Amino acid sequence: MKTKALSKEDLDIEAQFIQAKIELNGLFDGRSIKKILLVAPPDIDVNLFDYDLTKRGRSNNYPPYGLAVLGRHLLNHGLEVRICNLNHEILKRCQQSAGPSEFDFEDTWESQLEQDIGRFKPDLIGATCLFTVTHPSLVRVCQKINQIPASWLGEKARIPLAIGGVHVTHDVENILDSMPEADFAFLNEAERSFVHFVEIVNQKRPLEDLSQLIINASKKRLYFSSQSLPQEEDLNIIPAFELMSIEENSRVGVLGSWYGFVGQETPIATVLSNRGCRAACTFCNVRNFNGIGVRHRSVDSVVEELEILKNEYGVGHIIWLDDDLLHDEKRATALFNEIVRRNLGMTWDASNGIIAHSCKDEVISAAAESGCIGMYFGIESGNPKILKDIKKPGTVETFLRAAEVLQNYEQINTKGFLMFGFPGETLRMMFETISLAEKMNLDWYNVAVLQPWKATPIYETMLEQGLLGEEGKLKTKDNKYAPYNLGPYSRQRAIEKGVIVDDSDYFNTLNHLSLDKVPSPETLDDIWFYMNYRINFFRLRGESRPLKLEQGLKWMTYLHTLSAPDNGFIMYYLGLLQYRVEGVVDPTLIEKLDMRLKVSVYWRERFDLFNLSVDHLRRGEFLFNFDEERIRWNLPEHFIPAFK
Ligand code: B12
Ligand code: SF4
Repeated sequence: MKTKALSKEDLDIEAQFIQAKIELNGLFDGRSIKKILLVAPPDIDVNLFDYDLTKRGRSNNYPPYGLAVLGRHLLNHGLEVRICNLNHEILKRCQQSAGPSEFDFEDTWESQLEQDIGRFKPDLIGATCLFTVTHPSLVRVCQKINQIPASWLGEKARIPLAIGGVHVTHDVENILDSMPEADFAFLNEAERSFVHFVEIVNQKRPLEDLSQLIINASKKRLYFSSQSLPQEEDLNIIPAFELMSIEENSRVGVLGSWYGFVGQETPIATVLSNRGCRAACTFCNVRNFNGIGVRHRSVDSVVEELEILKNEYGVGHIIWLDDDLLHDEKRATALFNEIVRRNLGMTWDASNGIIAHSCKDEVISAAAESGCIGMYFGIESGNPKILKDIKKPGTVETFLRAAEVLQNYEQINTKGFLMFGFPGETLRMMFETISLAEKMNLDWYNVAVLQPWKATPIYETMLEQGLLGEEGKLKTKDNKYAPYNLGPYSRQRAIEKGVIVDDSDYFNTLNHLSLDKVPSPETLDDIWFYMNYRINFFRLRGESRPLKLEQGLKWMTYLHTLSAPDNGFIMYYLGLLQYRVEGVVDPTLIEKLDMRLKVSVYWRERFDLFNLSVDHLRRGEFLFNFDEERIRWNLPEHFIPAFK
């Protein structure tokens, strides 16, 4: 018989499999895998951890949904599985502590991890990492796992360690460089490839089925890039909620942007109904991770999950994890109608952006009927060229049409994602974003300075253009790097603490910026501050709809009590909303604001700049004329907001 000659590539592949066999034998030493521990690291490491914020209950506490999905697949294949959620443990113990001296961040998660490993005695550990911000924390967890003795596996044995998740997928080479302790890195959606891997080690599958995997062998990494992505039947499973304390999550931390509307007493959970997104925005990682297009779960399977969450865990509110919840408008309408038909009595929100194009009357009406209380919309910019450049699935007209539909459903609190600082974006273009936001009149906007993530098209372009420096941060003139990866209120706090230097000659700085030039990265913080004040806080003066005022009051109360208790704008506008809704401002709030202004030069300056005073709260008179302010600060016309 004539055999085909093997090419160099074939030989390399064959050599890889031979090497893989050697590596697996070395790590598992003929043992089969029966028990798997899945670990969610703390969201952030000790350097970013904020004791006061966590003690107040404001830290994020999302259940590790991806691990629960993997968990179900492993259980279905007869394996024993546990989930060790270190983020949750940190939050829980911090809440129980009497004060900062009673709480040790490192000791809390390390001892929990040691205890879970010691009790369960796993044959394999899998750690997840969704966000880049979690990277340092993942490194620490992997180092710790490596140090824990595993006598049940034999003398001198260590527990083989796999990592996976969105962040791992997008920067895998660097991650493995920083984590020699990780033996295996799984890429993309890994429910099939991970189960196959276990079966291969257990000699129930041929080695050739290794997929979406890098073996971090000490001499040379081995790459198995063939794909075994989850199929429809794999998506229609219910995550292993029994391995997590779902009902506890919202008690010790927050989940989603409508937490303040739902209340601590209502357990909140997350649910994924679709994978992927129809669009391919240049700043987004989703297409790289989930592939092209959207794959749906069956409506039945999703609603069954909701029923389980409600009946077995008492969940009263859910947050969709979907990137494109309304992708198929008919399916989405059928899903919402089925929720109504089964009389689930739950509320829900879409904390990830809804695509405005799908925001049509029929589907939004069904959403409202089925318990929707909040929706985020991905808008990003009000400038048509920027929208085109970033491949946003929407135009200014689409956004305005969507906003028109939403005005008919006041019970849905609406928020928009806005971004600025795109390459070539001038100040005039940024003002177009402000103007679109004011026209759309959504209830709140999350304004962010562009943070280019690795493995996104915009990252590559900006790298080529020399705009990025260390860790992908924007370069400033003096070659320092602007710290853009802070959320809005951390940014505010960083400015107050002097971590980010802020220009006190505020309006003068803005006034001297040319409308047709791209502002330097140093001025983006000032622009952010102005934009955020104008479209979020100042806008509230023009709001008169009772339902929207009530929603505003809930949101501002949440921001004041949990997010940023010392923020002067939040206190002032909380007072304004209390006055409009309840007819009176809480005297303790007035006292608190008075005290804040006495001790903080920063807030005194800001109040003076924006012509705000604690006396407005005392007298219930919220007088303000932006036009006068414009003349006072010699500002051009475009500084006049739509709401006066
Ligand atoms: C839901 C979501 C959120 C939610 C909740 C997240 C949570 N903790 O549950 C919220 C709203 C809080 C959020 C916030 C943010 N998000 Co977000 N988010 C998502 C989203 C849409 C879905 C994630 C998800 O739950 N998927 C479903 C589960 C089933 O998938 P999975 O966890 O990936 O698990 C699978 C695989 O990864 C793998 N796997 C996972 N772990 C492991 C472990 C092992 C051992 C193995 C083998 C396999 C494996 O197997 C699982 C099954 O296939 C993703 C986009 C996406 N499609 O991934 C963006 C995404 C992760 N977010 C992103 C961003 C930018 C953010 C924010 C920074 C936005 C902002 N500017 O504020 C913040 C960051 C918050 C923070 N902590 O700092 C980026 C990530 C960028 C990055 N590299 O960090 C993404 C990719 C979207 C994007 N725009 O590009 N987000
Ligand atoms: S619409 Fe949202 S999820 Fe889809 S590609 Fe754009 S940013 Fe990503």
